[in-house]
Amino acid sequence: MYSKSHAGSCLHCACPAFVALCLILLGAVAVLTVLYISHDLKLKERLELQDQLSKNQTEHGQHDLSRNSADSRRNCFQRELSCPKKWEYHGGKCYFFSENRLNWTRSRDHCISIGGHLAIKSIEEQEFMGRLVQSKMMTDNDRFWIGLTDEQVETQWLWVDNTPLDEMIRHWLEKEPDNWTVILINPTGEDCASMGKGYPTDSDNWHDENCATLHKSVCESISPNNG
Ligand SMILES: [Ca+2]
Ligand SMILES: [Ca+2]
Repeated sequence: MYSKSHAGSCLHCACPAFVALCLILLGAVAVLTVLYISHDLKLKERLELQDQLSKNQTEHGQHDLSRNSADSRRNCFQRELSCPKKWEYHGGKCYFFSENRLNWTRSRDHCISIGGHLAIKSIEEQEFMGRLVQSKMMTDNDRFWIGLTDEQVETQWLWVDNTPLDEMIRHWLEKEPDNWTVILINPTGEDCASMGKGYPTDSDNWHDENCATLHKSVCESISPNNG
């Protein structure tokens, strides 16, 4: 009797506690559900934003690519219009890097025969010609004749158009010009200027050399479309 009554009392006490526990669990489930839905929505928004950004970047990249391609085609077209075939256009002039290895005098004459003259360098041309000479050099000893000589009066350097060398645009390699003289080989010294590799890597250095040396050369002319 005592036992049955005690059990009924315990059952009676446990019922509200059980209900409370259920309510707490339901509340927890509800909170977790809301948090999950909220997180899911934010994740979806973030993914949509990333998709949109990615799409915009792709469209932007394609636009840049298309514009660069158009610029490149236009530059090539202008270059083709501005210079004869195999000549390089730069700053209103055309340059031809001749692979023929000739002495300075024959190089000068060859440039004239193809409508130009041996290159006369200005400050603006220095970087451009240095870069191109570097790209054309097959060996470290490859050099290119330019239109500069002191053949008439020693140490008075003149361009092929008879203008004197401007002190501001001298690019002699260190210790050049040295007018290096060897009896029986070049008894008159070195009177012609070449452009080529210095030490350790520069390719826009000038050297005075024996004019009889065989070198490649750089010819120059005004672009036919300039002005
Ligand atoms: Ca000399
Ligand atoms: Ca020299």
